[in-house]
Amino acid sequence: LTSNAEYRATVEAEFSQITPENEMKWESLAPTRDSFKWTQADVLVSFAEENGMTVHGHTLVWHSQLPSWVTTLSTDEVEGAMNEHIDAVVSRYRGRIRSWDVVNEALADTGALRVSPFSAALGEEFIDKAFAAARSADPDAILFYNDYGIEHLGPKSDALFALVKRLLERGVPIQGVGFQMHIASTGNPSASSFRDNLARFAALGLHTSITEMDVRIGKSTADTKTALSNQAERYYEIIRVCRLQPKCGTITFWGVDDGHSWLDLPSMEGVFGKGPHQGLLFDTHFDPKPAYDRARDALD
Ligand code: 9MR
Repeated sequence: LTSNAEYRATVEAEFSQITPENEMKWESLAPTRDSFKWTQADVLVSFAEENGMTVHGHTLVWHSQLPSWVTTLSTDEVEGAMNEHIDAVVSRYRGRIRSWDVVNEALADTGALRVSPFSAALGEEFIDKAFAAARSADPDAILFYNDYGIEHLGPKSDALFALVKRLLERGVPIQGVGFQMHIASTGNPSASSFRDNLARFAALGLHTSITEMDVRIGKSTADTKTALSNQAERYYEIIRVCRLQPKCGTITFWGVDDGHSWLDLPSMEGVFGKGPHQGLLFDTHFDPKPAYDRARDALD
């Protein structure tokens, strides 16, 4: 954003909300205890304000990308550290960040509560406490739970649905569920399963956003042109579901152009195979792809 003029120009021209991919994670903001590094996050929020964009904050409590000092806390220190972190970060940007991913990926792929310093110390109630801390630091921010693999009806989304119902029954101030949507041109979720799943969360009164969308063309055997056309249709069918769901108000893509995507990080090759995965709306020259046109069509 700060060093690539084409990237910045594309963001300014095409988007109305931005999300920090890494700049607001705990390890980025507080690599050492008792000292914060705000610069990159501040730059992003100022950029949004200068361009009349809103900001979706990502993320306050997550098992990954934690500074080492957090992972070595004793069990009885975790709650205090978590509350202090949330209070410091949310207070700093109070009134300037529209919505927050308060808790990220608290469920394992099975749907069980994921093992983390937070669940180890506090059990499921770390979620209650995290949302309460965020709410007291900013009474107006929209507070989200965010996860992957919860887009289709299945064991993980069932487990999340049950969890969210428990949270609401306990008066936890959760207001939205973020469906990350790191998907491929084929496979889960089907459009109908995503639609039905969004509907049940929306029926609880929650916002249901798409928070990290990309669509891998993956190990497609099709030629590139066909693969990009299939990808474009996939963008259409998923975004159309959101468009038609009144509680689905925002869509975030996990990157802008195919030249800057986590999908092609060397560490991901073991998971997704060899790239380039070309998962985003703009190509490596920042030219709009077929996916861009179909994403726009879906918003009509
Ligand atoms: O895109 C992010 C990448 O640059 C980081 O290396 C990675 C570290 O875990 O996190 C990526 O973003 C993740 C997001 O914060 C949470 N959902 C999954 C995203 C992709 O891994």
